[in-house]
Amino acid sequence: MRFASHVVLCVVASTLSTALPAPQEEPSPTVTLADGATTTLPTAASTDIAVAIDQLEQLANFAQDEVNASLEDTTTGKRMQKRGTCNRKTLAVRREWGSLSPKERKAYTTAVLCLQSKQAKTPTSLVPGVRSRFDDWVSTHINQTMTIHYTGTFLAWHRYFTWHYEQALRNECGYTGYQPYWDWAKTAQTGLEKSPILDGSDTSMSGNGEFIPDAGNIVVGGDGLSEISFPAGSGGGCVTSGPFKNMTVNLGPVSESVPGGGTISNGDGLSYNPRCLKRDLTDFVNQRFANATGVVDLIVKPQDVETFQMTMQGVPGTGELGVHGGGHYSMGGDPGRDFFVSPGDPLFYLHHGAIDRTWWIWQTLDKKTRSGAEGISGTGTFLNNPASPNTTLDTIIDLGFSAGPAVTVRDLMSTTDGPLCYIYQ
Ligand SMILES: [Cu+2]
Repeated sequence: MRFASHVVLCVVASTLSTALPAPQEEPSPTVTLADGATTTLPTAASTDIAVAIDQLEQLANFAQDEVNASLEDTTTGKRMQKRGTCNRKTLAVRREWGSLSPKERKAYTTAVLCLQSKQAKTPTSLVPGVRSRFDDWVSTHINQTMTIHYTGTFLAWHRYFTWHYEQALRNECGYTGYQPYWDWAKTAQTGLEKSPILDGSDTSMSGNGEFIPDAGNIVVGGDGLSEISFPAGSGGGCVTSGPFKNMTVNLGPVSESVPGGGTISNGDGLSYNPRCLKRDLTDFVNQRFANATGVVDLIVKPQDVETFQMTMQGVPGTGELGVHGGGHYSMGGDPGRDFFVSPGDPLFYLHHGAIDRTWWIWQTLDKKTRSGAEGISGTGTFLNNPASPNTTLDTIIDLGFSAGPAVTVRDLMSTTDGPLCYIYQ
């Protein structure tokens, strides 16, 4: 495990470049929508953040229209290739946190606290540190970290992981809404602590950790690879307000990046290690790696899934964390800065809602290609080390004790054409 965490850290290592490359403004192509109307979509992100936010909304609207039209009705014969039973009546709509009413936000965090109060399904003989149903997800992620990041399964695995978490909130804790997501582009503009997600109010996901002054830089990488170094955030200590102020993190750390450089671990992270939830909100990372321009570029530039998923996770050696690392490191803290244990911060699921939404929009731009076999690239091991077979539509995704049943990647390539049935607003 020590070796494994070392590999994880090396991969995101490289030099921090100071500016985004200036994208060229290209003429927008005209796209025919499923209902026959036409629209023009951006082909490159604007460096003007306000314009890029509009572009992102335009792309999301396009995806919504496309999926809605494909679910319209069966009488036209337009959707004969559809596999699942998802229809407009059963369709769930996942929304951005800030668009939920205060009551809806509270219902979500209450359900998360409920999950944290329920008994774990994972036997303590296998994972001694699990103390709650919430921990089932954390331990599954710790156990599978090296086979679900920089692999062919990354996107599909996290889609299923987040979906089952949402299902558990609904089916085991009486939540009637759907999984909300974190719009990184919005918080990059407002600042994390001013956003409704992280303002520390009763209707937030709790806020920052207590401020720890003079914390050194966070350094990701090293050991022969160039490093990404960025300043610690505006917190660092225990979360002091909001719904999760009394929350206990039970598992980990495995590979937690700490101020001043380096990482700390508690062995394999599976033993019982109760401690407070820490956050270190870092606007710099949010603004540098997950602003609107970056998100739009991620959606419109990559033409194949290999480029898309590598850009999203940060191509090793380029100095980029991608929006995936950007979200994780902008929440910071413990377990936020730990690749293995990160689902131990409830904010993880809003972040991965956003990851999944980005994939969903990208897939919808060329649905046929990007939801089939051509929409998969990679193997079952971290950067194919050690070498393993290619991920295919038949590859099994198994979430262990979190939730069953095991499914194939085929079932997860669409959020509406298989067993899943949701879109994003
Ligand atoms: Cu993960």
